[in-house]
Amino acid sequence: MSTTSLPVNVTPNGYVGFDSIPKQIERRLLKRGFQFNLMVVGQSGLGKTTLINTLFASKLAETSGRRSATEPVGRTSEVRALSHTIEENGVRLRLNIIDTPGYGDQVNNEKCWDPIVKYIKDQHSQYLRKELTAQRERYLSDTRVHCVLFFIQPTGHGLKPIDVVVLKKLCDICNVVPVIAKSDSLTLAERERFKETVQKEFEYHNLRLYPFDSDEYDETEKELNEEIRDSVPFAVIGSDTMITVNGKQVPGRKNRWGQINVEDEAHSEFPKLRKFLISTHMQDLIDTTAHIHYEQFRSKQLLALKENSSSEKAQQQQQQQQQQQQQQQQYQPQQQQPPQPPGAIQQQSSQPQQTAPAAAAPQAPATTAPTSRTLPPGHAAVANGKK
Ligand SMILES: Nc1nc2c(ncn2[C@@H]2O[C@H](COP(=O)(O)OP(=O)(O)OP(=O)(O)O)[C@@H](O)[C@H]2O)c(=O)[nH]1
Ligand SMILES: [Mg+2]
Repeated sequence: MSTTSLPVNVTPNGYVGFDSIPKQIERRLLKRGFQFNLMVVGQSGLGKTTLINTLFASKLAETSGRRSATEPVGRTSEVRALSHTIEENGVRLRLNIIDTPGYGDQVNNEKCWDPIVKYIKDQHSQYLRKELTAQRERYLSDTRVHCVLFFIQPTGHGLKPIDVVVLKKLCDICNVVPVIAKSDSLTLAERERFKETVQKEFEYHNLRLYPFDSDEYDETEKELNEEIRDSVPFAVIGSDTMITVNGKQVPGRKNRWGQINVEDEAHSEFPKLRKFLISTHMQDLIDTTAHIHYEQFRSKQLLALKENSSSEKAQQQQQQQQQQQQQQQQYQPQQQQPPQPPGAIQQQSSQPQQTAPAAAAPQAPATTAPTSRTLPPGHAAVANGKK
C-alpha cells in the first residue's frame, strides 16, 4: 500500500520559475475569453432594457420608448437572450443579456414569473446534461444566469406583494441584485427613506440576496460585501442617449429644469452598481452561481436520479422473484412425473419449501431451479445448506 507524506516547506536555492504560473493562466484565460450572463427582471416599463444599454455603454437591446403614435411599442414580449462580444484593453467578454418581459400589468398575474424561473432552471439542466455526456466538450459553454438585476418600482411606499413572491422564487435559484428603477422620480430624502423601507422588507421576508458571506473571503472582501449590502437596492437612473456636460458626451437625461448625468455619483447610484457588477464582483457572481446555486440544483437532480434508479432496481428484483416463483410452481407438478430414485423423491417431498428458494436464491433464477431437479440427493442437500 502506498503512503503519501505530509508536505514539507522548502525554499529553493535558486530561481525555478513557477512564479509565472499566474501569468500563464492569465494568458490562457485571455485567449479563451470570459462569459457573463446577466438577466433583468421587473415590472413593465421600469427601464430594464435601457439600463442594460447604459451598463455596457452600447445599444444592446431595443427599448420601449416611442417617438410617434404610429410606431409599434418596443416593449419586451418574451424572455430573450442577446449575445454580444465586448473587448476592452485586450480582454474579451462574451456577454449574454437576458431581457425579460415586464410582469404585473395583466388582469391575472398568477404565475407570470413562470417563464423567468423556467429559463433559469433550464440553463442549469442544460449544463448538467452537457456535464454528464460521455464525450463532453473541453470547455462547456455556460449559459447559466450569473446575476439577476431586479427592478423595484419607485413608489416611495415599499415592495409590492407580487415583487416579494418573485424575489423569493429568484433568490432560491440565483444571485439577485435589487435596484430602485427610475430613481430620478424621487427626491433625495424620499430615496433614502424608500431604501430603508425596502431594506427592512428584505429582512422581514428573509430574502437571501447577493452577496453572501463565505469563510474563503479575506477581511477586505468581507468589508466590501458589507458595504454593498448597505447600498442595496441601488437607486439607478438609466439612459441610452448621450448629452453634453461640460463639453463631454455622457449618457444622461435632459429635463426642463436641468440635466442628469447618469455616470455622476451625485445624481444616481448607477456608477456604484456598474463598479460592483463589472469591476469588483463579476468573477464572484460567476463562482457563486457555479458553487452554490448550480451545485444545489445538481445535487437535487442527481439524488432524484439515484432514487429513481434504485426504486427501478427494486421493482426489477421484485419482478424477477415473482417470475422465479411462477417458474418453480410450474416445475413442481412435473417433478413427480418422471421416475426418480426413491431417495430423491423423499428429499424433495420432505422439504419442498426450503429447496425452492435456496436453490433459486441469488439472481440466477431460470438456471438454478432446473439444476436442483437433476442433482442427485446428496447435492440437493448441499444446495439447501445441509451436509
Ligand atoms: N425617467 C426615467 N425614465 C427612464 C429611465 N430608464 C428608462 N426610462 C424610460 O422608460 C421607458 C421604458 O424603458 P424600457 O427600458 O423599455 O423599459 P422596460 O422595463 O424594458 O419595459 P418592458 O420591456 O416593457 O418591460 C423609456 O421611454 C425609457 O426612456 C430612468 O431611469 N428614468
Ligand atoms: Mg424591455
